[in-house]
Amino acid sequence: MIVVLAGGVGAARFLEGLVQVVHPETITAIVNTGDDMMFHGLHVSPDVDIVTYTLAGIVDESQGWGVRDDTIATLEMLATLGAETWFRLGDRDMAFHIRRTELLRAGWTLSQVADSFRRALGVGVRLLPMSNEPVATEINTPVGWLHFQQYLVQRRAQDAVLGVRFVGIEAARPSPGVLEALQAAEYIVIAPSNPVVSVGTILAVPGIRDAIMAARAPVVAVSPIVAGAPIKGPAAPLMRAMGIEVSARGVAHCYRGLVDALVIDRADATLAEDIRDLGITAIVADTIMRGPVEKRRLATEVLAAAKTTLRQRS
Ligand code: FO1
Repeated sequence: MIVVLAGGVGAARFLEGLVQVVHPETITAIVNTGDDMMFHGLHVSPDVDIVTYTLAGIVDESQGWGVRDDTIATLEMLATLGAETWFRLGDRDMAFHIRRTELLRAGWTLSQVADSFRRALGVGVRLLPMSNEPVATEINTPVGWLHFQQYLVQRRAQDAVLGVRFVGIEAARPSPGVLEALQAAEYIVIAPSNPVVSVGTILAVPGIRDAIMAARAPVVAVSPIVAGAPIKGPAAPLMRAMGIEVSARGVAHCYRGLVDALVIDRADATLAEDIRDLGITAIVADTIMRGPVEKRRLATEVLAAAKTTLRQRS
């Protein structure tokens, strides 16, 4: 069994490759929910949805989020009625949020909803939200604390980042199956997602980091930073704000003591030595996933790395 710690777009693309090389039913993804937010009274769970839509083959690939060929009639009418519509929810996408909210109100948990949705769409990968308790990733900026979506989407990541916090994290518990999956895993993979938010949020849920440390499986991470810049998203200002260098070496520092190996891009091959000095096996590969061939190749390389990596974290 392979357990993947997953954020949004990068993780979804990585999982698309992984399902080409192993049976989807043998994969469990633990997905970040710190980006979740209420819009128009509806619970939106962007990373869980991105992974679900991508694996179901219905994602809008150019954006990496939302449903392909979606329309925005509902959003346009909401705007007419005076609602804030900076978060672009498509009509088909909205169906998921309506149904999720309805089920949560009826007493379902986030994990039950995620499981029901992925099964309805024929997704074989088991998707576990990191926690069923609410956690909100917030960014401190000169205008105050902003929810991650306000920082990223509404204000286009333009504010200086002064800090990051995960509101609700102390009361959050890993969702059912998370700790068991980590314990039973043959390999644990940290997808190429934002190490500060996304993966950082998952690791902050009390019990998850310890479960990874205690697991018998080798832990392999894939760097989301290539040639000093993130492939997608606002990792750079967030890493800088946390005092982390925006490089594959910085990613290695983030995961020091937690991972046995880090897969870095060929463009960063010169950093391999420094990463090995941190006690992490550095594996050089092509990590940019343009199409199915590259996705499959990266998944194959990561699995090969996991098979040959010795457990050396402390
Ligand atoms: N990202 C944007 O940049 N603009 C949007 O309007 C937007 C809408 C949106 C709707 C549903 C959804 O599941 C994701 C959406 N995203 C949007 C992406 C999302 O904000 C981030 O990519 C993730 O939270 C990062 O992991």
